[in-house]
Amino acid sequence: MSPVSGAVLLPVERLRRDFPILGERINGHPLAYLDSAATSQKPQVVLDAITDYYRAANANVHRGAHALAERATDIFETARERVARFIDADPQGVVFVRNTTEGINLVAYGWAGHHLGPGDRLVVTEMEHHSNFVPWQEVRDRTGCELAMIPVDDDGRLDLAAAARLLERPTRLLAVTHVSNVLGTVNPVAELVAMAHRSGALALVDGAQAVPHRPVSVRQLDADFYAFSGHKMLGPTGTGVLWGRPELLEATHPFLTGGSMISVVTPERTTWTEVPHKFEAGTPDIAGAAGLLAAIEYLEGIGLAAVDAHEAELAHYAMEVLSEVGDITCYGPPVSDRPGILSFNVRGVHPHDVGTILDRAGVAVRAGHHCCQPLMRRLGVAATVRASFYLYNTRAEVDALGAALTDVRRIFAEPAPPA
Ligand code: 7TS
Repeated sequence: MSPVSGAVLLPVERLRRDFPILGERINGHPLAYLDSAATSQKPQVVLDAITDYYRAANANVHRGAHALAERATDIFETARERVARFIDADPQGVVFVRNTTEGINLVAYGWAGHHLGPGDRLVVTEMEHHSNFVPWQEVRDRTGCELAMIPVDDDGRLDLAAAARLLERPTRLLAVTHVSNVLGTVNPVAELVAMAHRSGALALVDGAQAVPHRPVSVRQLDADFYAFSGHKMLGPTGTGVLWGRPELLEATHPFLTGGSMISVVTPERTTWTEVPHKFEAGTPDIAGAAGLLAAIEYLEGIGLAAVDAHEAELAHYAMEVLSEVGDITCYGPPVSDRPGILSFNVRGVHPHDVGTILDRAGVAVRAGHHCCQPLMRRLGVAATVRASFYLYNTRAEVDALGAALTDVRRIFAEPAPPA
């Protein structure tokens, strides 16, 4: 997971031309989009794949004996196969959902809600996005199971000794993020999964900030469930994936029922069709799958190791730029072992004010709690500013961030105007 040293640098200027939105001007400045952890921008090939689908293949999938239905089904199922290959998994375990949140809820409602009860326990971590925290609180409240939390240490890493202690006791499920969306911490997921398995637990990994940026093999991680979002990896909004071991998906109840997910329906009872289709009730986002397929082909053409190395280099540079600005507190582990996510605060300035001033200079960052309120409490702050990088970002954009932050300091250093 560490950046590949000596990797060939990306031809960023050429890649940028593939993303029409990057030519936008914002408030009179060139756009510096540093918010890809929220959602990525989309290359023209993804936009084309969506319109081509509607122009030449639009029909419902898995239904109708006509040529267009076959084309649509072929695109949809090819997308499933390519997703599976992308994360080194079997297509039978790939369920199309709307986003990471829906994937995790599917496991929370469909598996945990049916298999856990009083006396069982779930373990999560203090750095989870609310999407991998609130569903487990709900499971706790509905089933009466216990919910424990692995703490984060002062460097923004998981306390592995505490994790080992928590997982010494029998546990049913560990839910952990692969990469923190606030701190950029890359968790030792294979080690945590092994700990979970020794305690008899299944392991669900939230891969929302990992799959877009670095090679991931669910097989090597030995995870049981793995969720991520297509829209953070150059794909369309409304696309996401839950991968699960097929035998566990068999034991998971469908979250939604209705059309396309049944085997036989009688007035008395209904049986489900096979995995993964039993989780895809109703007409799916076929155009979204076409776009996601194009996004994966685009990323494979570049190579994720190179993407990872490029982001790590930018994060390193950004850290230097931020330290030159001064009066900035950064959160998370040393930059040497983290990818392109940087959270920070400017002393004495509210993060939302920082975000607004940066936006005036065309620099798009996120300011807020980043859907991680338990982690904010641990850090002792209400919110942070977050810059996040992807394959299309440049050093010039980091310079624009630095210049705008210098403006922030200047503006807030000025004496207040007389009342
Ligand atoms: N898990 C992690 C680690 C995330 O970063 C996010 C989204 C989610 C789950 C939820 O993904 P969704 O596609 O279901 O929304 N994170 C962010 C963020 O950091 N800023 O905006 C969304």
